[in-house]
Amino acid sequence: MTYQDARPATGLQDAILRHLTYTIGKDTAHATLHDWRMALSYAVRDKIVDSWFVSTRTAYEAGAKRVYYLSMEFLIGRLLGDALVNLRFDAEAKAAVEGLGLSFDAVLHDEPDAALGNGGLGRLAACFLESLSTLACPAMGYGIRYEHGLFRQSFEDGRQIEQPETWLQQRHAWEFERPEAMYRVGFGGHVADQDDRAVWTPAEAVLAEAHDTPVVGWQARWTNTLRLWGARAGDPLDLKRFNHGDYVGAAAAEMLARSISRVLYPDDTTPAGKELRLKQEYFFTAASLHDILRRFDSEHGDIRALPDKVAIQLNDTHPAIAGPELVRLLHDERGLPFDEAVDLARRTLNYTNHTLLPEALEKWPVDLMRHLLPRHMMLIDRIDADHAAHFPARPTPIVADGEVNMGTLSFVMANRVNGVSALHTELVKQTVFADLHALHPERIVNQTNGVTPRRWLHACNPRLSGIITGAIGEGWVGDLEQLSGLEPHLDDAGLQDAIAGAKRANKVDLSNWVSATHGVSLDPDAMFDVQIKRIHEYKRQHLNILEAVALWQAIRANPNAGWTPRVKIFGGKAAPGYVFAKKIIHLINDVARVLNADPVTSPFLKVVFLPNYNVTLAERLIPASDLSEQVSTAGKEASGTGNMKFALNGALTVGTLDGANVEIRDHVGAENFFLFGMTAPEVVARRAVPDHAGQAIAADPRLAAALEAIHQGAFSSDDPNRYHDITGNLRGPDYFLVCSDFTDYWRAQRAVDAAYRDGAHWTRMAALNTARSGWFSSDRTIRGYMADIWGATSLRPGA
Ligand code: GL7
Repeated sequence: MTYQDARPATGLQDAILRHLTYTIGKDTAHATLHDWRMALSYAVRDKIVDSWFVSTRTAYEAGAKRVYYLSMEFLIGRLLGDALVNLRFDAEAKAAVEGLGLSFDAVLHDEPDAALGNGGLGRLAACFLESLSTLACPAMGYGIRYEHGLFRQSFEDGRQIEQPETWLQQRHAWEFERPEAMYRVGFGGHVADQDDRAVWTPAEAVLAEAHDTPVVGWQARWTNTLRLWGARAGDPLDLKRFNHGDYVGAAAAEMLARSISRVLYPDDTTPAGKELRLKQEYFFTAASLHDILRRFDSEHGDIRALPDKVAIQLNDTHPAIAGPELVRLLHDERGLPFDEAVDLARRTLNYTNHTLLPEALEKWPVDLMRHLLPRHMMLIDRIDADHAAHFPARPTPIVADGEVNMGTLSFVMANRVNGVSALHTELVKQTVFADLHALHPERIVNQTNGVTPRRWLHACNPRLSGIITGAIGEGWVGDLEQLSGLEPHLDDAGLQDAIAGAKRANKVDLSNWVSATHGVSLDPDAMFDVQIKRIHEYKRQHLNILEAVALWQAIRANPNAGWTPRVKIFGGKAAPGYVFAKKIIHLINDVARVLNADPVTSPFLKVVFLPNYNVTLAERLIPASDLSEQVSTAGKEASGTGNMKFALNGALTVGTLDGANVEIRDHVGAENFFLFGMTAPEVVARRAVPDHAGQAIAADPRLAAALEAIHQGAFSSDDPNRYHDITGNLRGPDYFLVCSDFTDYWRAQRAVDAAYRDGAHWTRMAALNTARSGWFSSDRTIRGYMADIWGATSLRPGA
């Protein structure tokens, strides 16, 4: 049976009305927008379930190898539009909803943006799930069902304010609760030796309860599952305490247990260093491994076949405890010899490294580990000793200086270790894992990131998508490399006009929305220059705003020099504890206030910081962007994925040779990319130059003047000293080399200005970015993982 055969005979409107009545319990006269959105979502979900059952059955029947993607984060965003597109149901749904007298847009926008992730790492996991389904690879994502996703950001006098995010205030339309899939996860306690076997008796235990969200692939070819664990107490209420009137105490165990899945840690680069964070990591990893082994047992007999039937991907070190946990399950609980348990675990597990930032490479204090996971700490010590014994040239130990290095643990316990762009993988080999790489030269492989073209072009940019389909047919949606077929058509003036027209219409839409929601009017003919990503010094939003200040000064000095009108748009959240990043946000908002009020310069330069950047805002901004800012200090951004989304949607990049920028430039052509700045080796050399910032400032009066204006309080007259920590940092250590790269950045930006003035040429460069971005599909990335890491196959021939 295929999905098409299973499609129910009733029309979509009937299905919506049926759910409104019988699932929601409302009649049409009293239904709110939310009720309608839920009714539509349930009707659409019904259709996914058909494909889901077929996929599940096919995978069982084939006895195929399964892939499990363990990730602390899945930044899935809204799901309704995505599901409709993949089911090829969007036009029908629009007609059905409008036929009921509702605005389709309003219904889609009623859905909360599920922000179960911080940034690129979490969004990558979501793109991967969609591609795994599109490619019919039997797979499952495992993570945590956070009650509160990434905080909601607003600004008060330019400062970031954080509020809890409440995506679960309304029911999550897409999930199915699975109370029958429930596991106990223990913490603490002691380990005893019984008949030569270690027996761990935890001091406390929580229950992990499964919640399943089906993830439908393109054309409903296949549907996999995202299984998110919620934490609950074994005993929800202490009845004795309750009956004694201690109502709070009676619920204490439940509160404590639930805290494990309460919040997503809002920091994308540093381990929170909190006991709760380690508990979260073990909680979801242990529950997932139990579940994986239960499924394996139900399908296969001999546990020795585990590596042939199961591939587990650890998304960064957050699930790194999977190594010792799997050894514990195989050795302690199933009685396999230790060496064999380690060997099986190692051949089953793989690890993706997503960053080289030292503060982001997780390390846990041995004392904490021993306290929370006493048996795991013993196993880690044994794995460490074992590894050292095999390699007399003592490699980096897993345990050193009272800490467990989770990166080293992950490497030692992995079959394959991968970086996320060509440059990053080389740096992984040369730096963090240099000695381990020397011992295991076959282990590190590269898999450059990708993005799903369904969400990031077809759905978010229907105008451009329609033009492409008109020119080359619609095969590109499922096979993005077909975009290269656009190139021969690019001399066609009609096509060029259509592409330029689509971009302009997207910019008009964005301008209308910004004006309606934020009261700022933007000129759609100005260049839309966009930097959207987490706020971090290495991403250098301060380089961008410094250039804005210098440009403002230059325009003021010579207003009639024929400036290219530009709007600089920023979006992104700073970790609540990252004081410097929050200062950068404040500075951008202060600069925006002054510049936008300047009657001389504002026709040429505006600055807007849109609050609460999330997946939905990215979907709005990227199709309307002309220029993509990818300006990180070379060697610091492991890959980037936003950079790919922009290029795919026909924005040109101004960027450094960092992360996947390098490969983007190779693909789109150096002449269609605005390169500036030092390379990764030059960055290392530059840091060794004494007073590098001072030298750069002395050599560039523009930079000196822009810094001085900020320092003197030109944008903070109420508090002239407000930015002294920023200016002091940039004039002093300037670790991220903002000053040293400024002059070349300025040069590149003026080249951007000149190019933008030649509209036809710009459109051609933009269209070439789209036509040559086919390689950046996450389908290509997942095919690479399937072939080089997992040994997994597609269950749809030809997929
Ligand atoms: C990241 C990298 O910083 C980013 O460059 C990369 O694109 C992404 C996905 O591989 O992973 N690493 C990381 O810790 N976060 C990222 O976004 C939060």
